Amino acid sequence: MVEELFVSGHRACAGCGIATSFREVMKAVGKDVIVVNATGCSEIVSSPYPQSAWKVPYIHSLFENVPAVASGVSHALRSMGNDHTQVVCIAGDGATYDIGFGALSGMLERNDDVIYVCYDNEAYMNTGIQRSSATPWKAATTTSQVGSAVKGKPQGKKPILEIAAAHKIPYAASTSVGYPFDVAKKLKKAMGIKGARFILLFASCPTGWGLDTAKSIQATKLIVETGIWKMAEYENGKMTGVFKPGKRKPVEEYIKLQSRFKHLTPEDIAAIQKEVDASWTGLE
Ligand SMILES: Cc1ncc(C[n+]2csc(CCOP(=O)(O)OP(=O)(O)O)c2C)c(N)n1
Ligand code: SF4
Ligand SMILES: [Mg+2]
Repeated sequence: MVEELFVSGHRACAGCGIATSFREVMKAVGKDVIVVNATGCSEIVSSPYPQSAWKVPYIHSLFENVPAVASGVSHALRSMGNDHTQVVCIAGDGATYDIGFGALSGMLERNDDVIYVCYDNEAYMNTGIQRSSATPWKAATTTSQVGSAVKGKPQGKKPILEIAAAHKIPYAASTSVGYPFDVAKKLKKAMGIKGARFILLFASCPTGWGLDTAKSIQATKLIVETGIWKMAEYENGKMTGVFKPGKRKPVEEYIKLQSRFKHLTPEDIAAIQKEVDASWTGLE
């Protein structure tokens, strides 16, 4: 049996995708790691002294500098002659897409020997569900509200996987909590590569999305089955694989599960469907 390295006793909400995904990630990377975690729900629910859900060395740093801290730890290990301990940097979408973006780009550009895992729950959840550049078009958050003039977030989602891959790092991949074997496969593949590796992990947040906790994992499967979220791989800047979900389900099946989308009109849903269909051109 594989040892659990992220254990129970944390304070995540019922059905939180983060807690499930960290168990998957840590089982895949194993014990010889140092985790560097950005500020966000992941850190708040798992690390307050004197309790910790982590059974590996763990550092919490700031929102904006966590990739730089991870790079420093990695360089320190290598210069001490340790070429085996893996530095794993874990950060939310707010930390990755927005606030730590400059430090992340530096880490990728220098090809520092770090596995960076961004768990994407599509908003700044820990501080009360504010929109980030990972929040999808029209989603309601506390800073992209639904009113008479504006209905949800007017902008779409930043293509962070493609941006990370464009640094021509050895490996960049996306996956989803609902596909534990895919999560494990990609983390294990990343472990076999040196240099900067970027994993984008879709993680559900029932509290922030207005999603039934019992449907948390279902949502992380449906986003792949509808084709909204691609589980893709890039090596040295080129796409080398994408999971094909077969006959894609209508996007509405995913959208209707969550109250953050309850104001969407049939025209909005048709527009999302059209964009998703177009995004698969040449891939299926
Ligand atoms: C520079 C800075 N700005 C804002 C905050 C307040 N803050 C702490 S956690 C958080 C939200 C984190 O969002 P994300 O990275 O998406 O992680 P999540 O909470 O969704 O897990 C914010 C805004 C901070 N700690 N530091
Ligand atoms: S607010 Fe969302 S991300 Fe944060 S602990 Fe709760 S379910 Fe998890
Ligand atoms: Mg977030």
